[in-house]
Amino acid sequence: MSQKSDSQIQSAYTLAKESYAALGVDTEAALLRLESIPISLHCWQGDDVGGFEKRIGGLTGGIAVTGNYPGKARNADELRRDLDMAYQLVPGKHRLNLHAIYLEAEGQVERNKIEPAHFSAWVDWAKANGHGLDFNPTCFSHPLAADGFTLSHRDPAIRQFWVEHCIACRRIGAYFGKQLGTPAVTNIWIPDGFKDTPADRQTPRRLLLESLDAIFAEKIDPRFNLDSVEPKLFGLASESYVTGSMEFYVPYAVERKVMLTLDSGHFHPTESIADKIASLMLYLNGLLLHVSRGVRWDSDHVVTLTDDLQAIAREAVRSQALERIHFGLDYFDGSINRIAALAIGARSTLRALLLALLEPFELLSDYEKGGDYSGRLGLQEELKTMPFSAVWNVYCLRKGVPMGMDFIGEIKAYEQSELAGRE
Ligand code: RNT
Ligand code: ZN
Repeated sequence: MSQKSDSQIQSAYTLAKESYAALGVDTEAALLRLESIPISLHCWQGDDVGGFEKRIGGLTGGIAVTGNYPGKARNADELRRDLDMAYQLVPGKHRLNLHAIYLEAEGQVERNKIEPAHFSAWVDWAKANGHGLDFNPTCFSHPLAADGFTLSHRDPAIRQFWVEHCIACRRIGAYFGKQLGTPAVTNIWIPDGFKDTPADRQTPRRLLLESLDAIFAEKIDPRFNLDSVEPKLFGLASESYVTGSMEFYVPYAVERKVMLTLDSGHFHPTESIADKIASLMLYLNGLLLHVSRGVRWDSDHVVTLTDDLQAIAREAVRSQALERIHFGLDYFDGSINRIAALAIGARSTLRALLLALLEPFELLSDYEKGGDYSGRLGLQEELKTMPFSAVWNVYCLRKGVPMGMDFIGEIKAYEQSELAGRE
């Protein structure tokens, strides 16, 4: 970026700062808060949820990646290089979200036997680059998940296998937390459900309750690991019934004091997780947001700056509980450059957060308290065309990350120098 453009960015920012100040908004304070919010980038966007287990068999569990864009990471070193590239395009310090199948081991290790040692290279890399790590048991893409049930399986031996896997994962999460000095969020999502109308809706849920209690029986210091559970309304092949529904997990999370994960693609298409945050934060210890974008269904498109994303960020900021809300990305698109997919989703999420932090909440609340709903609506509309991008650009400038379309140029260069050589 040339000096001239830098000074243009500065002067645009000075004007924007004044416009926001006129509404009682301190742009510098907003940028300081933005800096303190890490986004957990999901490793699985880098290789279409493949992972590095030495196992043949594709992605199962009712989630799907489409597209065959060249240059997918084939091993952990390539994935780490790709991630390094993505982080360079995202202002601020951010985390990495790992799945259990991203282990590095000599031979094939059964999922109930995975250990911290299998993730030590990830920890070294995270330390060297200042990333926190989060974690996920992988309860899909496995023969013992082939019939669509894991922790709520009727066969106690199969349930036990997945219980052991989840216990192993919590310990790995704690290892991340201890090594890196920041707690890992270990999030449990299971695909369990029925394609067609069930006869017995309760038994699988009772079994899931028992499995979860067994998984969480071991107390782990929250300075190292935080547990979360992720509900869903339906999935591919679980259209009629999902064991781990919202009604199942919300009371569970409140009663057992674990976190809840809200994935933006997991509900009815017109139902936004934004609307749920204010209520849930009155009860929950913590919330993990799986920021995704469903197009007509839970399609896991790359996150963009949609109304829904903006509403989610606003509600998170307004909740006055930002420190208990964790942000993670969750989508998979193999039809475009996977690093671009990561960078675009992370940048969009940060932009939504910045927009939310620039909201004149007090002013809006004053209109509301005074019963002036026309004033409230008028201001909400005015806010949509405030000079937000000037604040975003100055943030990118200060953090030394590309502005505007420059980041796509960097991705293209990396495509030539690194991805082109991959079969
Ligand atoms: C699936 C859930 C879950 C997964 C990841 C890969 O619907 O959203 O979070 O996307 O675990
Ligand atoms: Zn999710």
